[in-house]
Amino acid sequence: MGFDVAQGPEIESDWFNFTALNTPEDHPARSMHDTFYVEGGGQSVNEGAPNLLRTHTSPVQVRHALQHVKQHRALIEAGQSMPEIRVICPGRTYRVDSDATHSPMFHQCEGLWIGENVSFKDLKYVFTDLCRTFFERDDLVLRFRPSFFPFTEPSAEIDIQFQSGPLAGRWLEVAGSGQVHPNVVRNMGVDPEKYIGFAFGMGLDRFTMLRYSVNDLRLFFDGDIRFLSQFNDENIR
Ligand code: 2NL
Repeated sequence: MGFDVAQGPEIESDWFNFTALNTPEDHPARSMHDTFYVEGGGQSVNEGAPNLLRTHTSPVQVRHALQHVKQHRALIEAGQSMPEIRVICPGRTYRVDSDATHSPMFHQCEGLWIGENVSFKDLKYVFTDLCRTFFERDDLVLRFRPSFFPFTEPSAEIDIQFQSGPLAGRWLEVAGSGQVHPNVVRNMGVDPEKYIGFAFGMGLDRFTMLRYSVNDLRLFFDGDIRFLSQFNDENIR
């Protein structure tokens, strides 16, 4: 589908992780109960805020978008169209949370597509195709349910419906998504009056648990070779 794959730092500044994503100063995600703060940062460029372990891979998309705009500055300044931003950002993320279904380190994959005429139907097509490919099922049914995130407006949570087994018919939430908020588009150095698009974020560990019927998230991180070797290429159906 023409997406670049981008990586970025796991230690982030407050601006890239929160402010650029339209997160209010008093948002609970910024609290020390939810975010790991580390030494460093706190300089004037960071408005005095300490560095942190990124809580999502969205800052990688912001960095990628800013690079993209820089790369195409001549075109943009000449009043011509900027090539579309299409990027996928997988990687480690961190939140203060630990039990059978939450690990303080987990993996996320976010996607971003910005252009002159990118709409919710493109989001629905891209995400549905991604899920049908990943789960190898053409009959997979998705539901986009209205929700709220500070970085998107409107926003939707994405549920998958089990087609068979004991949970048949039940819905499971697998991702968040929405049309990128104009403030976030502006923070990427892009004119929100001219460009529009969508983003989504999914928990890779949860997706993998579903795909391979793994019932405890912690198995991925325990390092037990008997568990891990099942995922060698030749052992995967
Ligand atoms: C969730 C929520 C979401 C995004 C992630 C995003 C990224 C940029 C701009 C705007 Cl750079 N949005 N990402 C958008 C909506 C939801 O994830 O619950 N993830 C597991």
